[in-house]
Order: sequence, then structure tokens, then C-alpha cells
Amino acid sequence: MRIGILGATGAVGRQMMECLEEQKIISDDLILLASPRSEGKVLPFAGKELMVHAVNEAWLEGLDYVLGAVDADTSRKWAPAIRNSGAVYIDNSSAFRLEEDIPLVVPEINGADALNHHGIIANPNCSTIITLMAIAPIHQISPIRKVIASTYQAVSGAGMHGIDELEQEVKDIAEGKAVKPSVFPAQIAYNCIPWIGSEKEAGYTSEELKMRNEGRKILHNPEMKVTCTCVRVPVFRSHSISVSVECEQPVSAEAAAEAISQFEGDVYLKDGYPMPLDTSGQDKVYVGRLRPDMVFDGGLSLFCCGDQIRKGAAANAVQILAYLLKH
Ligand code: A2P
Ligand code: 11C
Repeated sequence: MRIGILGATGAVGRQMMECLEEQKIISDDLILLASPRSEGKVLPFAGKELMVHAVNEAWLEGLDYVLGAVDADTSRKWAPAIRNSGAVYIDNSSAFRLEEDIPLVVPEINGADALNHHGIIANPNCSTIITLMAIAPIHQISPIRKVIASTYQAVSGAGMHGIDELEQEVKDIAEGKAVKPSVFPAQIAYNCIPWIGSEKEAGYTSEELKMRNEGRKILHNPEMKVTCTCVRVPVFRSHSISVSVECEQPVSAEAAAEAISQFEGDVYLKDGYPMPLDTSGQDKVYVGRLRPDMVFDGGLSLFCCGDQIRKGAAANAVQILAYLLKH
């Protein structure tokens, strides 16, 4: 089996390598691809040192699976060549998520959708994955009709450069130097920025609409109403989300807690309350503050956290690959 990673040098690409190793999906010939800037770089994998190549058609030839960890434009550019090579493309970007014939998959929730692919499978947005892991068990009790969500998103969502920017700003402030934001629209150290993505309909951002549009597709729940506010916070790699839901029938906090504990995925009710540091570097999603909502009659409010680079991106993509291999 030959696997390629497009965007191997990035935050998600590197994590994909670790997840492949952890899941013991050891490709005899793992092909690491990135931009020409990374040609010749060396990255460790399964006790070996692997060379990174600038992506081109020749490197895609003969691959069985390609994991994508690049931005949407780069993904759109290379998807046709990946398809022509005969490989199945599991893409972490937003390029194809809403296309009708492209499955959008969180394996524990709608894994079977992955089997209906035509060469491309999309990995959902990170906040959407983590939120859905928390509310899918509730949706199994009674279909969710309405969601109100506010996110607290880590800087890793903006890739390596986002992580570097927070680190640099913290250092600069400690040394009394001026802060020069370039990745984020404002200083992120010791701050919160209520704006992620680009402006879309009715004052909402692209990131906020992903929660609604991707959530509907994954839960097979096209009428679900979702309103979301996305906020960048000075946290390195776990996203947190405050969520309130209303279902078709009232659901008690006790029933929801039971459903979460029975859910097949790595989602757990946390004693006390979950915080982003609790889930950093791990695949699990923690849920806490589970309580009756005060606006939605019979609804619930909760707070959840999950590692953005792992379950929010790389681990979910590698799980999709594992699901395909198993089925
Ligand atoms: P490179 O390191 O060569 O720039 P992150 O989200 O952490 O910033 O990572 C983005 C990933 O996408 C990196 O691996 C980056 O490679 C890769 N990438 C960015 N632009 C291109 C491109 N035009 N062609 C191929 N890979 C790209
Ligand atoms: C962020 N969630 O935290 C974004 C990054 O749809 O995959 C990932 C964008 C996406 O900035």
C-alpha cells in the first residue's frame, strides 16, 4: 500500500504521520509532498528519515491513498491529478466538503458514508468535528432541531504560522517589544478575536457557516438550525465550544450523560469541567457543564473540548483511512 501526504510539513501533515504510526498503518512507501519550498527537507517516520518532495504528477503516480493537509486552493489544484493517479483522496481542506457526491465524514457518526465515495472524501472543519462528537449522542436520543454554539478556537487552526505567531507575541511582550500580527487580524496573545474566516451571508463568517452546513450534512439533518460565533483564543492546540441544543423531544441531562457514555467514539463526560489543556495532544473529546438549557425548553447546554490538530483534523482523516481499509 502506498500512501501520500500532501502538506506533510504543516501542523496537520506532521500530525497525520504520527497518527499513521500510532494506528500502525505503516505504508511501505510513504510519500511526503509539500510546496517547492520544502523540497529535500527530511522528516522522521517509523524509525526512518523520509525526504519531502515538491508535489508533482510523477510523485502522485501509483499512490493508493493521499491524505490532504493543504489549504483549499492548493487542494482544488491537485485533486484532479490525485484522481487521475487512481488514489483515493482524503482531504482536510474545505474545498469539497459540501459537494453532493463527496462524503463528509466523522467515522463514529457517519462512517458508512465514506464507502460511497467517488475518489474524494472530505474531512470536516475542526470545530464542527469536536462539536458533533459531543452532540451526536444526544441526536441519537432525539433528532436535534436547533443549535447555538460559541467557539474558543486555538491558534493551531491557522497552521504552523498561527502557532508561531502566538509564541512570538508572548516573547515580544515579555521583552517589551511591539507586537506585529500577520496571521491573525489583531494581537492574539492575551486577547480574543471574534472573527475567523471570511465574511459571508448576514454578518456571519465562513467558519461560522461551516458549523451549520457541515453539521447538517454529517448528521443527515438538513433542517437543523444553527447559529454560531467563532472566536480565536490564545490557546495552542485544543478548540473548545459552548453549545446549546434543542431536540424534537425533551432530553434530560441524565439521558444525555448516559448516551455520551455509551457512544462508540472517544467522547467522555469529564468530572468538573473540561479545559483545552485536558485534551491537548490526545484524540478524545471531553464534555462537561452538561445541564438543562434555560432558553430551549427540554434542551441542553454543555461545554466541550478537543485537540484541533488531532481529532479536529489529522486523527479524523487517518480514522477515515482506517475505516476504508477495514471495510
Ligand atoms: P510548505 O511547508 O512547503 O509551505 P500549515 O497549515 O501548517 O501552514 O501547513 C500547510 C501545508 O501546505 C504545508 O505542508 C505547506 O508546505 C503546504 N503547502 C502550502 N502551499 C502549497 C503549495 N502551493 N503546494 C503544495 N503544498 C503547499
Ligand atoms: C481555524 N478551523 O481554527 C479553522 C481552520 O475549515 O478546515 C480550519 C479551516 C477548515 O482557523
